[in-house]
Amino acid sequence: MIDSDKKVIALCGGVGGAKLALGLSRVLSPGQLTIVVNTGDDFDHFGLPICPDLDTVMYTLGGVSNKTQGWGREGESWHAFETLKELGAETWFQLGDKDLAVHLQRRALLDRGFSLSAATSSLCSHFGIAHTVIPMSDNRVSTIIETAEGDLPFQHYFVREQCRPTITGYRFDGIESAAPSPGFTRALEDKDLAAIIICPSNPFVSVSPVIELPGVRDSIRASGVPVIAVSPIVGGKAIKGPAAKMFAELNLPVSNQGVADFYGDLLHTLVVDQGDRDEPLNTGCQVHYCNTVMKTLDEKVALARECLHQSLLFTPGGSAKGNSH
Ligand code: FO1
Repeated sequence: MIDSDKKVIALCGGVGGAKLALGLSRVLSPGQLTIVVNTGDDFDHFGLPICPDLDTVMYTLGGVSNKTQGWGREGESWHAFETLKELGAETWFQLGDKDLAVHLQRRALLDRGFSLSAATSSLCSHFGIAHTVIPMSDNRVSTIIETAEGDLPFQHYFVREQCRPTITGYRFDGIESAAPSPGFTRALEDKDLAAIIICPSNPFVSVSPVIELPGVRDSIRASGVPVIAVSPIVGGKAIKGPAAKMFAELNLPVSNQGVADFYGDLLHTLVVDQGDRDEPLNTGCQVHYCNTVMKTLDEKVALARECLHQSLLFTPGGSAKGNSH
């Protein structure tokens, strides 16, 4: 097992990322684990700051997430949303009453001068979350999906258009002038950092915004710690969301090979579902096969352990010891 004084950073997006973050939170103490969450999906709606991936991680670690839907809360009521409908308001983005309260309070905190990190910390404390959940940046970074029909803010593409338009490209507006959040920078520079886990989130729109932040790639390399990514593609399909469709439309192989090629030399190990063991895969990194489909809490914890074990196979210099094929 990983020493109790060793630290781990988990980079994650929405639903898939939140599952592994939950598994890691069951294995690592609050002082050991920093969960860095994508904020490229964020947008203002009805004047409220919506942070879907931060909220999905917060609801998941807080034990209140809607398990079937993946996002939003369990036991929601929709009185405000139904009334919005009666008022002829935009209702393509569903907002439950409890979820709305989170957006209202985040708005209030930000208006009082809280950074997004501080607002997130305050909200997470009220969900009884002891582990550190932080936004990748306190600056606005907006994922824009470029399509044949024009540019779409992420939620318009993902929810309003239900990922129908063909993607021709994507970009992260504001990323050039954004900085990693203070907690993210601190975690990357921590001398006890022992592993970076890239959760099975969409590599393009959930993981890239985090690693493309100015200085992050260099800090990851300079840390010399093992970077372990869990492939979000299983059997040529994404477990959830548009990742597979995006790979195909961006003319990348919809496979673990496509994921390995995308992450390139950033990775020390790619964790691939055991069902894909016979798939041809040529990577410059180690490949570890295990169950990566997380339906139960035990499976989330087991995958967390697998990833942490992979990180222990590496000497500080980053060279692999032993063959984990
Ligand atoms: N996803 C949907 O497909 N439809 C929705 O109406 C919707 C509402 C919503 C509200 C709050 C929230 O935090 C997430 C919500 N999501 C919805 C999911 C969200 O679009 C995705 O979870 C992320 O942006 C992608 O990971």
